[in-house]
Amino acid sequence: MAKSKFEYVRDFEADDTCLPHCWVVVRLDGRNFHRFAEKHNFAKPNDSRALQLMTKCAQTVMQELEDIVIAYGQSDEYSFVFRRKSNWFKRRASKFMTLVASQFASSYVFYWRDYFADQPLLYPPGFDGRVVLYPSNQTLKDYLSWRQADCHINNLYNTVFWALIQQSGLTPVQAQERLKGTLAGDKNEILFSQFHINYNDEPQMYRKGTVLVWQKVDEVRTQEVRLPAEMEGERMTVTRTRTRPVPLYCDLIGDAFWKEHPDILSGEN
Ligand code: DGT
Ligand code: MG
Ligand code: MG
Ligand code: MG
Ligand code: MG
Repeated sequence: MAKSKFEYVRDFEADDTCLPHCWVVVRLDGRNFHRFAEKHNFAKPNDSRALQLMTKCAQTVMQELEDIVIAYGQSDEYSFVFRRKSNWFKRRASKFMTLVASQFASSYVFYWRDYFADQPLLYPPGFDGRVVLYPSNQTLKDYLSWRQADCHINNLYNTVFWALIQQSGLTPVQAQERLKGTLAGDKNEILFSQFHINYNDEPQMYRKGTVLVWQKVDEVRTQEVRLPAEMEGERMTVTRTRTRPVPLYCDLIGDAFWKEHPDILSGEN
């Protein structure tokens, strides 16, 4: 087919191919979720509805898109790891990033009511995205460890901060003052002695964030029987084994997780 004289403008498109064999990570983060959480009355410091909605969106991303082997989420962010040898959209970074972000954002709106039955969605949320390449298994593991350590540090701080406000009646400024210069041990101690909270008993989802991995699950459903004719109209339960993104609330920093799930990092990916 003859090309138009305008064809040359295609050459203005920048090449953004991700380096071969690297892990491609797309991280999304809610835009101005400080305000979004306030406006939608999120529980402080953790709103389990909001976290579960984030995970539902991430599961949708994993199922709708190609080649994601693991995802990790906490607070208003989710990271998606594409297999090293993925050749999806010829490894174009902009394709990875925009498809993850748009699928996630539309899912957030689509599934909102399933998690926030009594809280209308007041305005359309947005998510920023970035692509980062990790050249080795170790750097990828360290990336995920970094996000999980961030989850831990923020959650410990927020748990004490809000206990001081909600249970001791401090103002946010006073709570901030009280926590200035404290180490993790000091925060654990305040929680225990002042609020009888053992931090380790707080829900794993809050302390560790959410890891999504592919696992075989048996799905049971009832369905109309088609044959034989005499049984027509009867319903029976059918069990199918499917591979689904399943949430785990576990440690990613130590070796145990990677030993239990060797397939995630294996060369075949
Ligand atoms: P950004 O990302 O620069 O556009 O701005 P933000 O406001 O999204 O800041 P970011 O991402 O550093 O921090 C996440 C905010 O989301 C933080 O202010 C607290 C809020 N948030 C996330 N999860 C929850 C939750 O479960 N409950 C409440 N109350 N707030 C949450
Ligand atoms: Mg931010
Ligand atoms: Mg944010
Ligand atoms: Mg964030
Ligand atoms: Mg198109």
